Amino acid sequence: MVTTDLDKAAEEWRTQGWTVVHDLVPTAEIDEAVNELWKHFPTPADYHSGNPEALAYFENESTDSRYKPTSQGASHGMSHKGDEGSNFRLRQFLGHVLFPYDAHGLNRLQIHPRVVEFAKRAMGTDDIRLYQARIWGKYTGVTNYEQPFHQDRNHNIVPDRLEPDWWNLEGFLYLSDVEDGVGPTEVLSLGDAPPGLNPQAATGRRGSYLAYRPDVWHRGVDLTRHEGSRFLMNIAFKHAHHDWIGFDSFQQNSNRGPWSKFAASCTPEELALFGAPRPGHPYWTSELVDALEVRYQGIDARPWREALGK
Ligand SMILES: O=C(O)CCC(=O)C(=O)O
Repeated sequence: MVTTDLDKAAEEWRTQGWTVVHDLVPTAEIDEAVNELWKHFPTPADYHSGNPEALAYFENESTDSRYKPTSQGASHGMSHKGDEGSNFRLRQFLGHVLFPYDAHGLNRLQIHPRVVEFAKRAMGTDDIRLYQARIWGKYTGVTNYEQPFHQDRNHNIVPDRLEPDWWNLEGFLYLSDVEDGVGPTEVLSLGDAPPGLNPQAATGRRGSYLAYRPDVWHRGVDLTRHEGSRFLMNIAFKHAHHDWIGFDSFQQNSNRGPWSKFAASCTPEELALFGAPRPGHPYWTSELVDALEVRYQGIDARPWREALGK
């Protein structure tokens, strides 16, 4: 059952700086999409069996090339040695797979209507853009995942403006149950900053969404559970036209199969999340709507066509 009061959660995000929107996506829908995770990650059982193929699969399926391992330290369990304390380590960012995935159900989950609805309420506008879209898998033993408290400075090329109508919404949709022992993010409420700490662990069942403001101090913590794992989907939104905020770009993959199938399944409002001009926008001509139908076979282009010349 979906138990979340979206307005209450949105208010918490605005005033406390973060919230876990519990059960935002029904568990059954998460479980169905998670069946497709194993196209991109070894199952936890496979990873923890030490099977070299599963380990190599994990190391190499991280499609964000900035995080590819360079040399030694790649093997299972080795990397904890001499690895104490809160630090950013490159290996903490292994297991980032970029949208669109080779998995239609996961692609649809990236813009799940409940998550989008929550973001619109929290941000107080219907005109929002998805700007971060990736899945992230962690397994006990890959590295020490403990980070220092930080505010994310890598979503914005200028200082953050922190008022309604300006702020962006960062977040993680949990694809596995995120409990103590499997790395629930530690978060400080607004007004709390290191070193005066009162951190809370953002635990939540799969289907829950941790949303936080850019000015919230937070950090990753280590996975300590024997043969543990944690999977989540990064889903972050900004207001339309806020070009100074960004993270992932979608155009570079928009001529590939997964995107084409995904785009063909989208409504105009869903495509607008990626910046596509809505029906009625002066961009559209009759020829362009024809071309849209050719490019995305099966798309329902009627809204664009019906709005022509209005
Ligand atoms: O993985 C987490 O729990 C938090 C990660 C994080 O804050 C970061 O990498 O900037």
